[in-house]
Amino acid sequence: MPSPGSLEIIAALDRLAGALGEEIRPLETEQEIRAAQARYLGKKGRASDLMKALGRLPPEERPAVGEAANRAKAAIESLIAARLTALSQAALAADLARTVDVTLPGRGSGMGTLHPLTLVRREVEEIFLGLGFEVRTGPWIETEWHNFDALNTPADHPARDMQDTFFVEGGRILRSHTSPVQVRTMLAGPPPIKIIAPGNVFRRDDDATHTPMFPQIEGLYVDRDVSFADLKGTLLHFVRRFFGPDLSIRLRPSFFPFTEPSAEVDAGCYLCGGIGRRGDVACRLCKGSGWIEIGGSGMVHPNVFRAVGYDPESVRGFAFGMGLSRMAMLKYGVDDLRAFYENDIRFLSQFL
Ligand code: 2NM
Repeated sequence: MPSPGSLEIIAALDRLAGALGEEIRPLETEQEIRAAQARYLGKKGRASDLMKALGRLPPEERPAVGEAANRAKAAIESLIAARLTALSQAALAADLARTVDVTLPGRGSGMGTLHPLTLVRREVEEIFLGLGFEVRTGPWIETEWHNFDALNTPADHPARDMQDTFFVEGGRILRSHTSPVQVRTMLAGPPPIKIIAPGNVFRRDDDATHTPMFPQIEGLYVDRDVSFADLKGTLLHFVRRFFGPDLSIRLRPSFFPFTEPSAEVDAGCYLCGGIGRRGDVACRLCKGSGWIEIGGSGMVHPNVFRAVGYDPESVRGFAFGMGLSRMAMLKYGVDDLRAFYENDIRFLSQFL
């Protein structure tokens, strides 16, 4: 004969499902229904509370209580499942019943714009394409030979120091200029060669005016009879197309290992028209000088021709290089170089 204890527990277990059913009827979310389930079947739930008394019952009464517990558990689970199914069917029905106006315009995702450095690169490319130059590119990871030795830059040159150039695995480096593209182009075939090489280059600099990666564009024209006058004419044409039709250029003697003679290239300041003054005050862009430095240039050094197997007695060429971010800063009046690399949409969307 079962003791009153076990009969009470069995009766209480059999009432659980009914109580749960009342509790979840008004609930509207899966989260609330799951919480109710936990109040009944969870570790600290009502079913567990009832089962705590099981250990104190005589062994022969325990199976009946166990059966009642399984009954309660199954009933509760099926109530929960039924309520959840009803809920999702109601949500689906509401969704299907909604009137959708398929004639409304879509929300769209915004057009996006080209990066200012891309715009400037394309504009520079167009100008040189118009002069008969081809656009060439090459690898960012280079051999020291293509980046330095072939360019008359010896092993003890400071540019080849770990402080100035990124060395990567396998004895290679990140190119410090796009000149290895010119070297590869000359190695691949005989003159005439008339190319520009736009692309990213890498140097160990990082401050307000230098980023460790920056885009460059270099040019090379090699043929039997290319002169310094051709270089001047080409640069003048470029400056007038890019900055303004009335500007001049100025070449200042300089040194690069790969050119001789070499020159820094200045363009007349487009802001003050090369005057150096705007009204009574010194021009802020050129600091009153009337000139802005835009790059370097020169006649290709005979040792560069020897390195690529050209006869320096029978070919001549000019080369030049410019920083694209500097061109973009000048053209768009941007005063901090880092703005180009921070991907702030408020800055980037101003260039359409
Ligand atoms: C510059 C300045 C002067 C240059 C030289 C060559 C090559 F491959 F022909 F030797 N490519 N680019 C050069 C010359 C680049 O950048 C400031």
